[in-house]
Amino acid sequence: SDYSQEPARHPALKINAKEPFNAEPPRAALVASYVTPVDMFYKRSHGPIPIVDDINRYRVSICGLVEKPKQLSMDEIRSLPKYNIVATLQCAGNRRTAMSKKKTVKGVGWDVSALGNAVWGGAKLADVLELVGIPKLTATTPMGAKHVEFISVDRCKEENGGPYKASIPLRQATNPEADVLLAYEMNGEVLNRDHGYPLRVVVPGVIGARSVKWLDCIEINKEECQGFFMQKDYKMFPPTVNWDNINWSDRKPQMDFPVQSAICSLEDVDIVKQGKLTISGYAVSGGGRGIERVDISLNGGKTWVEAHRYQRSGVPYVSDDVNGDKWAWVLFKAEVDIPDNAEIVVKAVDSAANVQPETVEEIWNLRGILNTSWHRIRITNAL
Ligand code: MTE
Ligand code: MO
Repeated sequence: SDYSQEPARHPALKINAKEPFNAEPPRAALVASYVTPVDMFYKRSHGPIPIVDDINRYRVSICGLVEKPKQLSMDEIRSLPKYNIVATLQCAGNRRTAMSKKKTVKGVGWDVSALGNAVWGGAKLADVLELVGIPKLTATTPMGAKHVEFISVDRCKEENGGPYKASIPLRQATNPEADVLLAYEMNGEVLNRDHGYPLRVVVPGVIGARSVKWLDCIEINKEECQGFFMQKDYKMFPPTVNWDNINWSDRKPQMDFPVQSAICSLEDVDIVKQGKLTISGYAVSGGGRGIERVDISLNGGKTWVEAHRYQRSGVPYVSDDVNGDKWAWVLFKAEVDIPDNAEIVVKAVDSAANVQPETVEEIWNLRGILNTSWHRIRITNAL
């Protein structure tokens, strides 16, 4: 693998793996703005960042079980109606390091910043699929297709040197309300190389792994994608499953992510002066379930107060409609009086009243995905 032509990155990013490049911003950078700046957005790759240097020759092909396969240029994709969707992208491995502290798990370590909130600009996949004769709201085609597979330009070792790939159900792909995008813009700028230039999929509300970057082909298939990241990774197992008794075919590929929150204004173990303290962080849920409430405890979860949440207002490129936040995080804030040796805890509740699990033990899994346990901060007081 050739890592000699990687793009420049912001020096403040914390690098969790160098080759392939995996990095997250410092916690405080996440709560600095509702829309995460591109250079502070976590970067998750499985191989060298591909170079698409001749944009005029770039095509995305749509093939598989379609009567008229098509090759679309960027101009053709740009000529479709353009949507700007605010969506939080979260890696299933977010907060893996904390899960590994209980008992070692396999995978790149991440603190609490393997997510970001962006304004994604592009065409809706539902509109693109109409161009090859698949109508909106199709679950199965007459040819028996049920899945839409995304195949990338990049190459990774997990696929034995083949491209990264993933799929989503056709029902979701053809549902305009699912807001699945072929995005060519991020925060109003041309998508950069790290995030999938020239074109990536954004599947809102679903773990980041399904939002395939550097898109090469869209394949319409009977079966879900048989690639590594769908079949041998990113599946949720119970705590009893270990590397000796694992049976990958027992479980479905993880799609929606569950309700999540974390404090970003403090490190896990921190020293603060007694007195007033502002606690801030993010809360987000998958599947289009927005956040209903964020609770804060100063005593390890015995008693709780409700945090104030601050939603977006006046985000450029996006109208302030009611559903505007269903794919996006909320940032929260709480002004508290810090007692001696506090254990500060946060948990969020989503619009379906789902709550985060209390401990990491109950959701521990060998791949270390979806650590959504209550986020705890241990405070010692500075004199
Ligand atoms: N797409 C390709 N082609 N190659 C990849 O390695 N990583 C996936 C997904 N799409 C990946 C990919 C994973 S696991 C995540 S979490 C997101 O991209 C990360 O997107 P980002 O780097 O834009 O934050
Ligand atoms: Mo990921």
